[in-house]
Amino acid sequence: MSTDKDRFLTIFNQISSSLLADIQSLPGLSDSLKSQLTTYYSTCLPYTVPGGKMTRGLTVIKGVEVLKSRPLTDKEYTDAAILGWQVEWLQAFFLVADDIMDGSITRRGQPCWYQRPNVTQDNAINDALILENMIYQTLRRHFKGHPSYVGILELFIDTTYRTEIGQHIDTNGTPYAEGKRAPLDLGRFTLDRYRGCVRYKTSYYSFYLSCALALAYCGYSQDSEEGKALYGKAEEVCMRLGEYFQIQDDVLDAFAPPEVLGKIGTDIEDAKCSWLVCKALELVNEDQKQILVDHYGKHEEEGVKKVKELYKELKLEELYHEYEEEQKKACDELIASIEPESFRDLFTFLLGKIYKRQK
Ligand code: GPP
Ligand code: MG
Ligand code: MG
Ligand code: MG
Repeated sequence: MSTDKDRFLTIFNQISSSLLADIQSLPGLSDSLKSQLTTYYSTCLPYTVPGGKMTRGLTVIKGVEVLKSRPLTDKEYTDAAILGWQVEWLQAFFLVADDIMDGSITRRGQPCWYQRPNVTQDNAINDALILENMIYQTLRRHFKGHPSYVGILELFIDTTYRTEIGQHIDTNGTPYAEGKRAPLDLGRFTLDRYRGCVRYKTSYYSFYLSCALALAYCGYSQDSEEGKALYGKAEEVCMRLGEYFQIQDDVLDAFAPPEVLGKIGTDIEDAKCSWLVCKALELVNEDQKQILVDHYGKHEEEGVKKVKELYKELKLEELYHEYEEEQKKACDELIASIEPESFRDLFTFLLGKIYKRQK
């Protein structure tokens, strides 16, 4: 099966061996320094890149298969898997950085990379940058002569930029005065802000990028009439799937058991513009609102508990289940409108991966 994880993982090993060999061939460094670097990154890469659900990477393979409407040749599989891994590398770069920004403790069932005993926060910031650069090393190695090389590069560059814009909004990044953050302003947490934030921080890199890479690899240009329609439809569906996925992420942050989710939620402590707080603010009375004023955005266990109790009192989980069923229906309808019909399978695959997910 094209979405076989073991087969996909063998390509990870090949890519990371080449990257480690690149370190060995850096000019002007002693053998002992190169050996230290190789040892460090031969731990960093398997720790930070694989180990997730790998849906983003596998989606590229699925996309190429759907667009070709036949099983892939070995060369096509390898190319699609290499592209898929670059999306996973991009995700590794984002997650290493995101965990520092969010002050998170665990990721994928283990300590976040910056929390590892032999990794400092300074190391981890630089490692995030190195992980990003590795994407371009690998793309050059494998696709420099490919007709879609520039299109593929542009997809990574544009997606990275968009995600960083989203992350700026997510971290409440714009300071109010003299570089200081003003006291929490609950008025900021609107669904309008939420939608903008999520479109940028999540939907482009988690959904659209993989689909667009499959289109680019198969020779569809955004400049042709046919290409424009396909990329446009992919974007429309991916924005919807991405918002639904991030709303799930926010609900799981508060309510999923960390041992299942693989990460410990931090959204309440970090004063995130989470779907839960936006919905809560639409429903609260004055007393309930005071709970948010007093406890949202504080690193206090008891306060976090009170906020979660308020969410329960407001029946936000139930509201979320209703939302999920509505989304499932709306996504099914949207997918049914995609032409050509064979392209629909890609989005059905994605929807199948997220509907009722527990992690
Ligand atoms: C998900 O937010 C968004 C990202 C991981 C993008 C990060 C972008 C950067 C430019 C660093 P999240 O914080 O809700 O994810 P999680 O819950 O997995 O920590
Ligand atoms: Mg985070
Ligand atoms: Mg974050
Ligand atoms: Mg989250």
